[in-house]
Amino acid sequence: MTMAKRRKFLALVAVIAALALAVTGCNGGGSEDADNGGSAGGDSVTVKIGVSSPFTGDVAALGLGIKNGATLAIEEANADPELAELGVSIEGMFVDDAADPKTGVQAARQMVSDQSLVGVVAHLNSGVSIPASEIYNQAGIVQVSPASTNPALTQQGFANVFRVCTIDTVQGSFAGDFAIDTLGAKTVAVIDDSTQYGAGLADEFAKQFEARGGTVVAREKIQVKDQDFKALVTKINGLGPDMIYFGGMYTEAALISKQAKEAGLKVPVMGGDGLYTQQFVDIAGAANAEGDFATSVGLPLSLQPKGQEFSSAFEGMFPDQAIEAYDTYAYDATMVIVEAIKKVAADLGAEALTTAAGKEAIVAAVAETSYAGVTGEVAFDENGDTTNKAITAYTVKGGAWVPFEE
Ligand code: ABU
Repeated sequence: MTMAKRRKFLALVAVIAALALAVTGCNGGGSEDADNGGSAGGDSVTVKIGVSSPFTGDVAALGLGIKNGATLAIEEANADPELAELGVSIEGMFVDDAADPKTGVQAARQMVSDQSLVGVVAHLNSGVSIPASEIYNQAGIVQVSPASTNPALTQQGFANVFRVCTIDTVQGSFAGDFAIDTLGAKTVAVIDDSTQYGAGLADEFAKQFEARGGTVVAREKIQVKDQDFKALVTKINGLGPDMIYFGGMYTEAALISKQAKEAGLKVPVMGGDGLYTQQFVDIAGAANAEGDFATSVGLPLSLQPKGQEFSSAFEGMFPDQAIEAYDTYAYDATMVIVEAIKKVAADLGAEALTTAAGKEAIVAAVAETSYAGVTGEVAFDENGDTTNKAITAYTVKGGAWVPFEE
């Protein structure tokens, strides 16, 4: 059965189950429970999964994609008769972190203050995920990041922190090898956006590029929201590198690509997963972006084990929106939490989910995840990092990112 058909089937089953529960009086009407913060009545409990990423600002394309992927997963989970039989329903709690560490910490505080919160799918930016993880840790809430790739996130000794995307030591060294082996680059100008993600990824790239015999002719830093890179690209042009590597997100990367090409520096710009969105091409201009490169975590959507099914279901729910880099990862991150909710509800009862013991059991269940996700098999190592270390290289061809083929 396809994912779209399965969704329709599950929705029908859920309606029948809900009607049956209403007739037998087991569903109790879902009144707000002040003690546990969830809607509880009889055997039915509503728990919340928080979803926080940038819904506004310069990286909102990727952040809203995370929101979409999680929304789809929550809808499908609520149509799952197994969850209904366990007396659980799930509500999404969506909070904009604006890609800003302070706003992200506020978002984390807001979410954990709701006692019905049992897990979060958060955040996009490593520089937000890392400080916010302290809040989730103190509250005993499981955090599964769909997209934060800086290694430090899972090196803090927090048992509640996980991610379904691989890390920048993997991505950066892959990119360094790709630049040497596939692009044949001998010299590179390396720029980063001074964030934990951007600086960390650029360092990993430069380390591998040099280890493989390449030369870094310039190591520059910009700030997020900078817009004028003319002096920077003019300086780099004078050094004549074979390529530019940028650690950062798509808006600044696209402006660097555009202004470099306009200044006559017609070499490829390459970056990481923060560039992998059509927005990069649109901001740079298709002609400027043509031949640029990005790496991103995992497999291309068409090669993800359930990518086609996800695409059909996504199109049904968001007919006017494109699937962004992290939508399937947000979907899988959400489903990992849903699976843990089901396990704990089965073991301890639905009423336990919003208790401290229930939340602790959810963390333990996520650590033991073995889930056949859209992106592939989802499991975590001892740090909470995904065991899926796939990276794919993309290039802009004909005005769109496509998987790179030699
Ligand atoms: N990994 C891309 C999203 C940016 C970050 O990790 O900060």
